[in-house]
Amino acid sequence: MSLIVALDPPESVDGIKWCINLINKLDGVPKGFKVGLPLVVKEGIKGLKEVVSVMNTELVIADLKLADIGYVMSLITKVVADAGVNTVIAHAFVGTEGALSELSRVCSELGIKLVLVTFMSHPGAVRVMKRVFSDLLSIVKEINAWGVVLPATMPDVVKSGREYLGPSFKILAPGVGAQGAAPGDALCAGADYEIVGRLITRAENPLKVALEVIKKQEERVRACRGS
Ligand code: BMP
Repeated sequence: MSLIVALDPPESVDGIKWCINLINKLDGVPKGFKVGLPLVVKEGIKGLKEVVSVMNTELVIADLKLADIGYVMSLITKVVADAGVNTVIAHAFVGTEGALSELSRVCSELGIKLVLVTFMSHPGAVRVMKRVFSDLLSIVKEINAWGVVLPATMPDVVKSGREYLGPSFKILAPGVGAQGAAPGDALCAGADYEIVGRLITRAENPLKVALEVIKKQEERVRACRGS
């Protein structure tokens, strides 16, 4: 199972009800759910806690894309850990000393998986991230993060990330569906999970679409791995 569903409530809805409704509809299907600022800004940490409390997936991800000094990132991580999250996402570009080294230590103490953004899925990411990509990957190795975010929209980037990192880091790839990547392409390039938001959450029948995505992932992986 390689599907993570991104729950980003639209501005016009009750974010808590919207998320819980989707979680219930998708019960048992995805490997994880990812929530972030669209929910927290709207509904606060209590809202996050309420939403997280109904998730029974292996991965419960807070995507706040932390990018600050270690002290502040750690404060925020303690709050979301207390709300029931088991994985947090931070930006790799903030570096190690005084930032990710401290966050990594706090995550270990709390039993939280740390995922670092090393390349993003939108076209404009190329301008800066391409130049610093290998530096960012070296930071991932240095602090021994649990995983990285790499773009499903750029399978070549996923492939070179996998080649650099080797098999022991998880690769989470957003950009499937609404941003144009096809289900399974990032998995074939070396990702462990594909993150899918609007394609599923805005569908009339989210469960049906989620099952179709998983079927397409499996078909694509069978074709590319020849098994
Ligand atoms: P969607 O499938 O609706 O495009 O959603 C993608 C999700 O993945 C969003 O929650 C977004 O914040 C996240 N994401 C992304 O799209 N690109 C990145 O490079 C990193 C992300 O976390």
